Amino acid sequence: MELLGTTTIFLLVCISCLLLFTTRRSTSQKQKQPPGPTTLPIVGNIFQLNLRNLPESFKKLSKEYGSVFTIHLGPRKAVVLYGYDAVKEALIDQGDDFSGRGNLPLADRLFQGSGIVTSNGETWKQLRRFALTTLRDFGMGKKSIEERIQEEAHFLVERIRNTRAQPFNPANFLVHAVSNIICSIVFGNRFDYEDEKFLTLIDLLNRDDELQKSIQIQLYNFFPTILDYLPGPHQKLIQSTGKVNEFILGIIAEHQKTLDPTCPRDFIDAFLNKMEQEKGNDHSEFTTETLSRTTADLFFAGTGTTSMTLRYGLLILQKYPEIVERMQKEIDCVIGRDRSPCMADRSRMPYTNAVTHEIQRFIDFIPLNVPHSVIKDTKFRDYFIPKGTMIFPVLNSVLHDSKEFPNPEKFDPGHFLNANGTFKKSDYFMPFSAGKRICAGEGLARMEIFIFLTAILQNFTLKPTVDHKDIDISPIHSPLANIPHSYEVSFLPR
Ligand code: HEM
Ligand SMILES: *[C@@H]1O[C@H](CO)[C@@H](O)[C@H](O)[C@H]1NC(C)=O
Ligand SMILES: CC(=O)N[C@H]1CO[C@H](CO)[C@@H](O)[C@@H]1O
Repeated sequence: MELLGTTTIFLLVCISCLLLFTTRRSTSQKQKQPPGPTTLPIVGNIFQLNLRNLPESFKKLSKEYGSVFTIHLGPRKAVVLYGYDAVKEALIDQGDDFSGRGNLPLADRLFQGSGIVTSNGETWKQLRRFALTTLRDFGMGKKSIEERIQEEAHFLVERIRNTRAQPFNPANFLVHAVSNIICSIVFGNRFDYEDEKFLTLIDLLNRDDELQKSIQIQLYNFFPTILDYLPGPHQKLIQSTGKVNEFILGIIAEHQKTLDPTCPRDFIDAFLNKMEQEKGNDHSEFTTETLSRTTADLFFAGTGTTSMTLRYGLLILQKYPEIVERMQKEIDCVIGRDRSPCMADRSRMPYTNAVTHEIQRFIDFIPLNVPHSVIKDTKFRDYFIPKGTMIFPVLNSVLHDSKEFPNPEKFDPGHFLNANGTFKKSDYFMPFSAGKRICAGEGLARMEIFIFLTAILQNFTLKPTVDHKDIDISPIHSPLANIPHSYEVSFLPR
């Protein structure tokens, strides 16, 4: 304990020296940087920010400092972009400048080596391009991604049917279904819901999910060096992420043994083929290490996000039985009861389409976005932003804009409907962010949300365990995400 105290003090001194050095340097540059609240040494603006609800703090600061402002998270400087115009100008009009990933110490610590989410430069470009093409179904097995989702929807519906209208918490069912889609794409097959190997993997992913809620993890991103020496949930997170990696390496090894280059079965095979093609290239970005990292990225980025959106969506729908009724009418009319929903149905289902958009808009799952950085010294509006500065393009400020979406805090599918009942597109629909870093799984996630929700409502009506008027659909704020209150629900067969 004594040792720990000394180390901490030593580190604090180092950090404050670093801070003095950086502030001196930036004032000497005489270029106008975005305004912001006054900053304390070491802790930055931490006392002006509500760590449990950063979006709310950013909203207040934007009222005072405008749509581009500077904050200090501990010793690190970040620029916040608040509102549609600022976010769009940065991520789209100046997309290249803002395409860097802000470096998050926790992520660096967890994911040593690079996948897509945390990498930059050539590694990021190549891995991202490869993942996007492969996820678009080129060169990956006989089954389309849509068919994989339909198949899984079928298993999910059957599993729900087996609950025989008893109330239960659907969280695990949704996590299993959603991670099975990634399994199917990456590993070539889905797993039985009882499969032990599968449940171990899910358990590891789930544990991370819980831990990410912890405030300590948020702190880790501000004060990594100090927390490295402290015990706590972030240490467990580091351990279980290591186990996920081992799991994936095992599956890669199996694939290498059974690979038929002429007939890639899945994402891993496609990647192994790419490695073979680039064999002569010493600088190739395609290695076993980047393969395992990229695979892990798809799990971490794709499972919690999509399953939580579905879980939250099913809670919201319980509160509005009249919305469910209207969706079911549309489902019966366009799809009927005799076949599974498919993506081609969506264009003929404006109401259901509007509801799925409104679910994503309303819950605003990743309110602050995943932090970006500028990849070079950048002029933005009248400001100068030095290379490497962390950037928060705040999605919450776009998704809850009150001009584009009147009453943004109210759940209202009308936000995405024209007066004549047709679907109304909005440029403000940015739950996946925008520009060069836009979510690489957007297409996949939207297919899953549409097909899973319609398949469920095609077959069941939701029966809440409390009066629907009493259902609380407000989010529990966590540092990274807006999470629904936990609930039980019965699925009554129709
Ligand atoms: C409802 C579900 C989802 C939401 C709300 C969501 C949201 C996001 C957001 C906000 C980002 C950060 C974008 C940025 O930096 O500007 C992101 C990045 C990413 N997402 Fe998703 N996502 C979802 C599902 C998925 C799925 C299913 C996959 C997997 C296939 C996935 C893979 C990724 C990857 C690989 C990145 C990193 C992209 C990059 O850095 O270039 N996401 N996502
Ligand atoms: C419905 O209204 C929108 C805009 O209000 C318009 O663009 C669209 O053409 C209309 N569609 C039909 C079928 O009337
Ligand atoms: C996804 C799924 O299993 N949907 C089923 C819902 O029920 C109808 C029959 O009522 C089936 O045809 C669908 O396949």
